[in-house]
Amino acid sequence: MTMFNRRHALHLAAGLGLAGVATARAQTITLPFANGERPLVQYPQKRPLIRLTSRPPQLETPFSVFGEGVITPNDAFFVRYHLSGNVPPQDLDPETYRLAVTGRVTRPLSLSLAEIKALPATEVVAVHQCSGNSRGFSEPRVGGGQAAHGLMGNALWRGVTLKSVLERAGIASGAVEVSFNGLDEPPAPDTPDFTKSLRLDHATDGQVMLAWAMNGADLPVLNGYPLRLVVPGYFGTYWVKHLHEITVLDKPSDSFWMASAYRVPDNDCACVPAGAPAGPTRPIGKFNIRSFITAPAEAGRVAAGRPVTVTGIAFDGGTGIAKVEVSADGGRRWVDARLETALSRYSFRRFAVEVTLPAGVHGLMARATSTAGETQPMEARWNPAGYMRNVVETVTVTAA
Ligand SMILES: Nc1nc2c(c(=O)[nH]1)N[C@H]1C(S)=C(S)[C@@H](COP(=O)(O)O)O[C@H]1N2
Ligand SMILES: [Mo]
Repeated sequence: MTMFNRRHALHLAAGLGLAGVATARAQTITLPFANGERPLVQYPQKRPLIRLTSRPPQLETPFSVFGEGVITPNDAFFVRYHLSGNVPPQDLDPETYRLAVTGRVTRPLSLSLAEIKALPATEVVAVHQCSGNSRGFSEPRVGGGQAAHGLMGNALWRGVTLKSVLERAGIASGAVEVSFNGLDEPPAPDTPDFTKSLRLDHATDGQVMLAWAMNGADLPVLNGYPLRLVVPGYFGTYWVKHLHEITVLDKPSDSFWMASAYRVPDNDCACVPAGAPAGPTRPIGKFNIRSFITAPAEAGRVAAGRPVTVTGIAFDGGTGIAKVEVSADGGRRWVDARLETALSRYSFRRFAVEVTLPAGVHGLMARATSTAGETQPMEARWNPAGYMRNVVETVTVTAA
């Protein structure tokens, strides 16, 4: 990295310490649920995004971005943080940055960014999605960030496999889990630090990555510069940003963020009757299957009696999309959409199909099915944290 770029990165990090950066024009967007009005705010390296909170910065991608292309541009990618201490961390100097690999290893490592980048690189296109994506639609409403569908994105990630780094460190006997910590810290010692862990077999499966680049550029500061975990097919909570410590554990992590938070009802649907307590839980894991119509847009107008192209995106936890069906009559009849070539089994997969609508108001729906036979429910499932929404969504349009 050149000196200019390095200063630039540091400067950006420093600028983000402000409670928010004023936009030239105060714009707002209204998400389609109660109390859905949000400001559109521009942060460094980002275009104006939907601001959920300013301390820490939490930004949602406007849904229209998903219709622009199968890859989500870095400047439109959502931002999620938990801790309001040093977020994002101020000290992200790529020259002094070190990644520590410690715990149940035979050779503890301290790697510079240059050393990490010199290891054999690997790439994957993968969807990144927060567990609470679409939480604002939960009925009854639940606590937590009231997001629409913009806490997701699809990017080309470049880095090294976690497996190769763990092999260099050498896994010692008794290892069962691998824990990850980022440079962000809690505001006060009574808030638990954000650490996450993966079972050893998952951590060494060759899919989990330490990524330094996204869509051919350095990670944006707010998305984890200079290094983040990428866990294809798994919810974003595991994708630890500003990663600086990997610890191999000989017992399951007791981190608050594993043991108490980011857990779902321990049953097949990860759901309970609306309003009921969660009951026994397990850590959240793989994405369930989802699909979204990106055009026509919600509340859009289309020509009556003429073919209209319905397009959208679908993804699942990594088995791959086998089929997307579209209904133009609220779910009575379905037609198969064409699927675009898959960029990878973890990527958004685009679909398209022509429908002809008589004059009137219509509910357009998409329903994806994976190669493993998983499909989307017609009725929304519910859990107290508002995680894992994957109901068949409806886009209402008027044909005239
Ligand atoms: N260091 C750090 N990493 C983190 C988090 C965090 O608060 N701190 N939040 C996690 C959660 S819950 C999500 S959804 C993703 C968000 O990643 P993004 O901000 O790049 O979109 O980061 C994950 N990694
Ligand atoms: Mo998340």
